[in-house]
Amino acid sequence: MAGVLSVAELESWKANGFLFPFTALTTAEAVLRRAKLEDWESRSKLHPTKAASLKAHLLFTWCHDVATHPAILDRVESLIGPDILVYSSTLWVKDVNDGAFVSWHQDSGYLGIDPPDGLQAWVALADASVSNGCLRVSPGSHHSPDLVHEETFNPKNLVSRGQVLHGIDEASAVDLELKAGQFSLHHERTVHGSGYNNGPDRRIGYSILYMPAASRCTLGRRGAMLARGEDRHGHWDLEPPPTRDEDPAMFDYLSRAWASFKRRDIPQAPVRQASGG
Ligand SMILES: O=C(O)CCC(=O)C(=O)O
Repeated sequence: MAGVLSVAELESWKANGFLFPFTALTTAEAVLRRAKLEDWESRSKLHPTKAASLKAHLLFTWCHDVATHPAILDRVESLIGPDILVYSSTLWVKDVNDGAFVSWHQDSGYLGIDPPDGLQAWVALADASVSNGCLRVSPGSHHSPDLVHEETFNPKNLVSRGQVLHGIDEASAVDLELKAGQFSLHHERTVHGSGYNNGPDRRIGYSILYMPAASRCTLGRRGAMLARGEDRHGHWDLEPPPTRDEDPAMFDYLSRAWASFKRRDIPQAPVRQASGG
C-alpha cells in the first residue's frame, strides 16, 4: 500500500508488529498538552487512566488534535488504508513510585475488532524511558492468534480488567523509549505492557486505537469516530468530535461505554477467572 512508510518500515511492521520512533508533536506542543492534562487532574482530582479512559479524544479537544494529527494518520493510512476510525484513546499516567504497571496483554483479546486489523499509536506527552516504565512490546507476537487472558482486576494494573498474559518471553521484549512528542505504533495483536515508574518524572502517554472503517465489532454495536476518509459501511455508531473540553454529556456517555468494558458481568473475549488478587 502506498504511503509515507518506507519499504523497510513496512517489512519491519510485518515481521515485528511495531514501529518507532516517529514525531508528531514538538516538545513545546507536548508540554502544552501535559499542562492541560495536569490542570484537569488538579481541578477534577481524578486519575486520567481510570476516569478519562476509553475515548479521551471525545472529552478533550487537545487529545482530539493528537488523535487526528496528520503525522500519525499518514502512517496509519500506510498500514490500514484511507478510511480510518478511532475506536478508543487513553491517557496512560504513572506517577513516580505509585506502583502502577501494565501487565502483558493483547488489545485484540478484548476489543472485538473483526478482522483484527486495528493498531495503536502511543504518543509520549513526557519522556518515556526504561526507568519510568516505558511501553514494552514482544516482537512478532502479532502473528499469534488471540491469546487467553486472566482477568485479575488488580487496582494497580492500569489495564481495564487487569488482564494478564502469562509466559511471555521477557528477554526478547523491546523497550519503546520515546522523547516527549514522539510516538510508536503497535498492532492490536502485539503483546505489550510496561513496568513500574521508578522516576525521575511522571510517565504520560496517550494511546489511540485506529481501525479500518470496514471493521465490524464482535461484542455488539459500539461507537467509533471517523478520523480520515469515509465510512461506507455503517458498522459503528459514528461519534462526533468534541466541540469543547470536558462536556458533562460526554462524561456520561463515556462512563456508560466504559462500563461495558469494565463491568464483571459483561463478558469480553474468552477469559480465565483469576484465582486471587
Ligand atoms: O501505557 C502503557 O504502559 C500501556 C499502553 C497500552 O496498553 C496500549 O497502548 O495499548
